[in-house]
Amino acid sequence: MKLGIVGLGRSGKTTVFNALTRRAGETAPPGGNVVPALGVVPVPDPRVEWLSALYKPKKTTHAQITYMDLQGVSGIADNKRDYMSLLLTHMRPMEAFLMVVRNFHDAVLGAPDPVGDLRDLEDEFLIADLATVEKRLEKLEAELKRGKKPAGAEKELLDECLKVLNAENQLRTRPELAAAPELRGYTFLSAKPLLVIVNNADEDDSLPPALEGERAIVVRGKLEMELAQLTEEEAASFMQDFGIAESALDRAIRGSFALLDRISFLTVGEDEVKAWTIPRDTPAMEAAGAIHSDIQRGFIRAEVVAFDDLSKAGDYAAARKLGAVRLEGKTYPVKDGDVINFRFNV
Ligand SMILES: Nc1nc2c(ncn2[C@@H]2O[C@H](COP(=O)(O)OP(=O)(O)O)[C@@H](O)[C@H]2O)c(=O)[nH]1
Ligand SMILES: [Mg+2]
Repeated sequence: MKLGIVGLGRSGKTTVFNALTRRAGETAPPGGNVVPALGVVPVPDPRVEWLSALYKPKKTTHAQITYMDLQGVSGIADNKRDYMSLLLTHMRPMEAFLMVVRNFHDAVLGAPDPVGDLRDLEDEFLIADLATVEKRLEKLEAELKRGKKPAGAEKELLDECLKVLNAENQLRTRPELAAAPELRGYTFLSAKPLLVIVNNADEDDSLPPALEGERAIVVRGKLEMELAQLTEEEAASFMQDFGIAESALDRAIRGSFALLDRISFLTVGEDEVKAWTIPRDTPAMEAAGAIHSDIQRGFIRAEVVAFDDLSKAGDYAAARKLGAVRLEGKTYPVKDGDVINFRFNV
């Protein structure tokens, strides 16, 4: 799962990236080489911790998210359009976006305007997508004139996209359109799932009222980055001093995970307890393929127990006695939190 961190210059993208990836962070100097920095982050999951305490495996593996931050580029360069187009070009292959908006006073840029910045960024998405749609439509229309038969519904779908974009709506507001197979190749920016990260000043942890109803999370980026660099004991007293109950980053990470409608199933054993990431409603046989193609090919049955049933029972044997362990076939849609033991034969 790859998420790109987007936002205007000096909104705190690199700060948030550093906090997420727990890097001790000097932000890259402006004007240097443009480098896409990647950071792999484990998704906090109390179920994994619980299973790990039960099985005491050699290895414990959480689900993971890869974040990308474009570094070494100054967002307050003279030409904002160039900056945005460079940023978005690098971000195009990402599956979803975290959009950082500044909600703290900046020495250079002055007072924050998180809502204005969010709308600005959405406009950039619209403009980029409009350009893509118009270019493709021109080409299709030229082909039509030359007598080429239209292939499938692509043109109608693009016309529909044009309408949505011209009405200043993001394509993600029309999920069925954004997901049409004929449009898959276009990687529309405004179609990607988006989580807004409102980057607040240290002393403020409230969401601006105008952003209520958006898919948004408040993070105090600078504070969180400092927190991420401390030892566990230091962090605990720091959190107490600032009245932080839970790291906002954990919420941001879980929010990123939820954004893509993925779920986790779990495998357990003495060697490893592991959370696997799959799309919601994946059939058991395909889920097996996430582990190994042999397990998918030789699939016999999935032995499944819901994590909640297992944790209530106390351990696997007890869950079995209570009849909570089920045998499921190839087409069983795997649920979030299923603990699965695949039976297979190769
Ligand atoms: N007060 C405050 N300053 C921040 C916060 N987040 C970032 N900054 C500062 O804002 C400046 C720009 O941050 P940076 O992460 O480099 O922004 P980017 O251009 O979006 O990557 C730096 O000087 C940061 O220390 C925050 O939450 N609070
Ligand atoms: Mg940066």
